[in-house]
Amino acid sequence: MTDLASVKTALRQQWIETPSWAYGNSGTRFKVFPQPGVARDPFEKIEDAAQVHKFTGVAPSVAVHIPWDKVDDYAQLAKHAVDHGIQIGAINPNTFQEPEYKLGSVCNPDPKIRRKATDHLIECIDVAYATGSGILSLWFADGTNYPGQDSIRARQDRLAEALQETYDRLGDGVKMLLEYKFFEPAFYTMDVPDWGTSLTHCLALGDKAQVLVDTGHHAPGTNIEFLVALLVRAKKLGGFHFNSRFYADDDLMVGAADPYQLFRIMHEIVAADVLRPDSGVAFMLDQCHNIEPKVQAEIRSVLNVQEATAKALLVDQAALRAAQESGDVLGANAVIVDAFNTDVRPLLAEVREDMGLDPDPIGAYQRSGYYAKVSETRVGGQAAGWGA
Ligand code: LRH
Ligand code: MN
Repeated sequence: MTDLASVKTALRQQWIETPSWAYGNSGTRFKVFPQPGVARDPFEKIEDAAQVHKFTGVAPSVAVHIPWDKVDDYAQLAKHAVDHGIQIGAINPNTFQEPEYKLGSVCNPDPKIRRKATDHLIECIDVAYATGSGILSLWFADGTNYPGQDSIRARQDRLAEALQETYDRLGDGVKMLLEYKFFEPAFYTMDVPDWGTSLTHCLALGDKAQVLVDTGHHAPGTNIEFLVALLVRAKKLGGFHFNSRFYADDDLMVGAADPYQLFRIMHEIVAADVLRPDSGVAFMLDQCHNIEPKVQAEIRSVLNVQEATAKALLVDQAALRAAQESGDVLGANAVIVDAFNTDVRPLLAEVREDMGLDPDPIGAYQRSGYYAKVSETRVGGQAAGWGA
């Protein structure tokens, strides 16, 4: 039987990082629908992220994206986060919005453009040190749209060269995560399309390079928990970008589309004992709230991860192993399904009370009047967004 005290301890210590860009306006190519009270600058995004931590107790850091969150004084930005009870998390360079990046950034045929992109990655290492962040989180939109457009091999050589130069500049305080995505914005090849490509580059670079798994970046039907188990075993799982999707990279609230998949992923994390914040796996959200209120949606998302985690922590590992080793297929599956079908909301309410929090974070947030307040006070200026 699972010991409830250690389950509660693990839940109290959970660390789920929210993304600054979730607090800005976002949408699709069809429309970006502005919302009232949206953050207008990185400081207001941090204040929104702090609300998520205030009511959940398990979201003590916010990832930033450069230049969306570019400021003159990054130490001041980091202090603003600390003053609001959180800290700056992963630093995400942006090599997909400059006009020069049409044919790619670090994989571009033009060495001048590759130079520009690599300089930006290195600039973001400085941002990491200036903000006390330990993670440089890389995603490249690089790819091609038509067979023959460019040499697949040559682009991999260019990518490896840029990653090596950046890796050599990391220093001891920062590690590199390499995110993959099987399509979009390129539609024939993406230069880092899957976990295998990311892993190949990370193995070539060294221990400070690990794979980032964005749950929206796989071909339909991909067994994500399998590759998670494999990457953890290889000590190459650096972290997650949690979200959910019904079709493509929909960036919907994690657990909204397929809570059983999220549970199966967290089961592999718990079984491998890498849930702890010091395990080296970064649990980050990467979502866009195109039509729903953003801060409340991030709170709901953190709760969804907490619920999947609590269910995974309640898996009777001893019973599961016994059934697995005795070939009891249905018995083993039942142990997993029983945990998934457990209503963990009362347990999480107790954990929140133990943490001195309201057992109902969403209700408490709504009663706080924060949304009404910022909808009133955040008038004028330009709401933040992707600026695409
Ligand atoms: C690409 C991605 C990547 C980001 C962006 C915000 O689809 O997942 O992580 O930089 O979204
Ligand atoms: Mn992502």
